[in-house]
Amino acid sequence: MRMSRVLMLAVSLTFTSSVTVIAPAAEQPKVKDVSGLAEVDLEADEYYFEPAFLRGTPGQKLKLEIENESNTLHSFTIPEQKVDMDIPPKGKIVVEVTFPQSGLVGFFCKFHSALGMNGELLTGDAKPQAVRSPK
Ligand SMILES: [Cu+2]
Repeated sequence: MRMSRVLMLAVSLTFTSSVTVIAPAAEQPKVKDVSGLAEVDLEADEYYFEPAFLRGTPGQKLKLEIENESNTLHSFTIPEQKVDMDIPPKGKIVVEVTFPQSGLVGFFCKFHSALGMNGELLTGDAKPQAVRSPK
């Protein structure tokens, strides 16, 4: 009798702690570490970039090879860096971006930003932010 009560307690504790561990991880967007890389592949589709969050070092220059997997015209746009390139359906572009000295800079598709087609270049330990509206 006493043994089974102890067992029940152990089971419920295990369950509670595993739930606690899993929940915060699911809320965090996935960030790809590209520190030290010169080039990385991105996918553009309806309606997202993958990966959408890239982590680099201050001032790092990175070539993005972006492939449009969809039949829809997308763009890759960073107003602060005067980058605004269309990505034709099933097409591919190469664009060079620069990580900020600190914090983050956002990029987006100018046609589908409102649908969540956004991403961020994060420097150092900057945390992903809720995506800003481009206007
Ligand atoms: Cu788009």
